[in-house]
Amino acid sequence: MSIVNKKLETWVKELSDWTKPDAVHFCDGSQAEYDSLISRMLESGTLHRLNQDQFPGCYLHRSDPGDVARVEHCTFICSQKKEDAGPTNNWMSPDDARAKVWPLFKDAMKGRTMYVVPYLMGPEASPFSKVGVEITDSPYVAANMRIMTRMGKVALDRLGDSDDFVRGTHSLGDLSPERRFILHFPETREIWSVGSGYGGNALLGKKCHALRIASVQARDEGWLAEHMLILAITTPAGEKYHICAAFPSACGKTNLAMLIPPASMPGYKVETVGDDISWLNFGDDGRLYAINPENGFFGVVPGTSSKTNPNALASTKKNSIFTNVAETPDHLPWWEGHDDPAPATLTDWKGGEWHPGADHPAAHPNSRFTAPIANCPSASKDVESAKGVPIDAIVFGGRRAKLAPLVYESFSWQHGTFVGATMASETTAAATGAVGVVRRDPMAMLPFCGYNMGDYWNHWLSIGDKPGAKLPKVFHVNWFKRGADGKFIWPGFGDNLRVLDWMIRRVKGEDAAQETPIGYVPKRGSIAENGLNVSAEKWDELLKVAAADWREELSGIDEFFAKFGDKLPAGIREERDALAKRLG
Ligand code: O2Y
Ligand code: MN
Repeated sequence: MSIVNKKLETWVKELSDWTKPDAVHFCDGSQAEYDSLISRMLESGTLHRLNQDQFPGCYLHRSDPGDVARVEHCTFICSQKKEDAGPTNNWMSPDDARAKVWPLFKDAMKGRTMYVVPYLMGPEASPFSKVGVEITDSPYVAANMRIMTRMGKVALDRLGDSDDFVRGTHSLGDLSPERRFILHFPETREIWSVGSGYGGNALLGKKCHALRIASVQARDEGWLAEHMLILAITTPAGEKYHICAAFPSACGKTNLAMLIPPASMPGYKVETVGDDISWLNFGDDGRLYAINPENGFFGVVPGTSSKTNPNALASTKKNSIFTNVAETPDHLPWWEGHDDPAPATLTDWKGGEWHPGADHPAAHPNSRFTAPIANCPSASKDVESAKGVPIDAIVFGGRRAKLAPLVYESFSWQHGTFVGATMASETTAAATGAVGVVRRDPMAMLPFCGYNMGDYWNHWLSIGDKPGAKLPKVFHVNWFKRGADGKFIWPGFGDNLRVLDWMIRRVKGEDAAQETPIGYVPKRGSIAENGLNVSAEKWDELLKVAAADWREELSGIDEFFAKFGDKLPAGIREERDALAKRLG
């Protein structure tokens, strides 16, 4: 493919001179190119063909066993000033970062092909979409980028001869964890990733560009880049509402984005616009409109079944890449939580023989599917909308066994920003071994905010100050309250629609809430109960606001806020003091 962008050509030349690939391939994003990438990977053993009768166009990749997840301790924000990275990010000065990591790229692509991957984050026709170019020596990354983004010609056409693109440099290096770095240079809109070929570390369009770099662009340009799903709900009356929701990783974002209404709530329709990232811009009418910058899902596989998420399951049935799942003798993908029981013999995620009862899972707990959004039965046609969808409600959530009620509504945008800033989740045994440890994760952006979180909250507050802004209501949910027996009280999954339905009725102005110190909580009986088996005592527990517990929470919040010193915005401090006063 011939490239007309001189800045891009110069950069590619500089990188190929340094990394010394055997060949340079400019990706056009065509099907023929994807097919040839797949063929090369099948030949080299990087991919394995799955059962093409049942999973046409689907393949299995086994990553290096030491390279199976995002690595936050190797992830740095390389801003000129340390305070611009803030207390929640690792920081390295750009000079130190370049001195330390540039040598790791020297000759790193010898014996490999360099792929130049131009990509567009966001719909082709959207003025809010942004161009990036990832240079990588991994064909697996190039193939995944084609599923996750609009890749190739479409991005180059948008770029024209402009210099306005995010530059991502990626090399597998030697895959050594000691020489693994994921660096972000927010001032120059650059990303450098070396030493990992996995997911969020290597598919640079996703977390690195669409969140860490984009959050800085959003601050500078007056919009929001958020770790939020986007869904549409059509009510039985035919009215359509849109919701963005932010939950920490492993709190069910993909499941909520693909929710199937329960049989006892006929006439509702839920459509998926995005499952992970949302870019929100103001429309001419003062409302916030969301686009999903991605074009695919990089979803966690274990636990996905026809009970938990039939839409996710259906999304993986064709033209998808599975990473680190197990494989049956019939070349079907298998994982813990699959509909079918494990067969007597499997090949596990590392390629070894596995039998039920083994001392380790067959699929890696962070095994993933990369699937096009277009495969998803609940995908909305608005995935391609140029202006995005108008947002009626923003939802924050966390996993709290006792503290937070099932749902509450904030008093204002400023209070909603405080609610997002104080989001937290309790760890589960599966995640860390330490159960119930509270982890603060403001707006679910802790690992993804490309600048000082104090400045980020200030930016949220400034969105609320925009003249003529007609802002969405802000809610908080907790699907994970546990009863005295230790069991979850709320059924979750499709029944979460009952809570979304309550939010919609609040957006419409229904008198369905009562004021508490933390916000508006549903009046008893105001959440649709038909067909639901929740006792009166359980409703009490679900909607309870215990002032003593919240006073204790406030001391945890104070401890967290103290890290930000004078970067803590006055509006957030005001909300903290107002909450303390309401709690008495
Ligand atoms: O482990 C990874 O590299 C993937 S992490 C991820 C993938 C898809 C959506 N969200 C996340 C996340 O960690 O938030
Ligand atoms: Mn995510």
